[in-house]
Amino acid sequence: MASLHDPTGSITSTAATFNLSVYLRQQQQLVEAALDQSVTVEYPPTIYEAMRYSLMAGGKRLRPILCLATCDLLGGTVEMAMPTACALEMIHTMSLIHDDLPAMDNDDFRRGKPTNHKVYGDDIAILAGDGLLAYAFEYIATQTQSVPPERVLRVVSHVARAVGAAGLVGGQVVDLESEGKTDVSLDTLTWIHRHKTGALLEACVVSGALLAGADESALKRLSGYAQDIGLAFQIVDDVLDITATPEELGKTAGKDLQAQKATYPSFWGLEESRHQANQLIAAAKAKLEPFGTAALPLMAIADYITARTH
Ligand code: GRG
Repeated sequence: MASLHDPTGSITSTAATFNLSVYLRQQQQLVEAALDQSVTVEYPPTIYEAMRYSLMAGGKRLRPILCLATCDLLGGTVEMAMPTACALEMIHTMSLIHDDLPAMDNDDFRRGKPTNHKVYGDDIAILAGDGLLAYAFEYIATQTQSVPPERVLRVVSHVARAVGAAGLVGGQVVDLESEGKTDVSLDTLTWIHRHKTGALLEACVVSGALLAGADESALKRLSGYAQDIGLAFQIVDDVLDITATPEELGKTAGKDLQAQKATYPSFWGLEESRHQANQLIAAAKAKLEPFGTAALPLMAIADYITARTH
């Protein structure tokens, strides 16, 4: 496989000519092909089909792209990062499957399709999530090539921490406990999103950096970038829940308002929420300055987070 700098598209070294939509399309295609090969249907077919149903249902593939882009920034290759990139998308997908269950958010649509439990039933949907989670770690451990094992071990530890009670799971618990409460503070809301959404986005960037052999100072800087874009991502998600159509979102819109959930717009209103997201994106991009033009993809991805419509 090629390095991110030499596919035929227009990945160039100046901000004026860097074409984000071409870049994202190329990266999405690489990721789609790798994901398609990562989970194949074996016995018992039901579970593999359920895992593939949600994994191959589309989505922006932002998490694997962040992992690939960060590895590339530091001189790593697609081969080094792709198994981890796929594993991160498997973990993200399993979190969506579980989040959509009747016991959690109870959603009927995701990525423009009926949710996993609507097609396969709650029991198989829970197991499809479990299967994807376990396989993600197996996939990193068995498929990563040309990377020293100590780096792979650090990736596994970092991703596991981001996913468990110290990360996504913890964020989801506080989110569930906050439901129906009218006194959720801005600090609690931010804590929820830094864990529920931010931790995995941070792990995508940091794992790409770890695979490429980043030093501690680069890791710290990149982790800060990821935390800023993670929070901005969630602020934009809250805004889109109000402003976007169900077709744009690929899922039910207006759910937060309906559930009277604390959201950034409920604290700040729409305009100030957009402003805060833009501030975070500016802070994230400032952290990339020492990397020069090599960081153009990560800079453009940061801009995309506030510009996106779904
Ligand atoms: C992780 C072990 C484990 C269990 C799951 C359910 C749960 C615990 C956590 C919820 C995590 C969650 C669903 C967070 C929301 C993240 C988010 C903003 C999702 C939308 O991401 P996009 O817009 O979606 O990138 P696409 O479909 O484009 O990939």
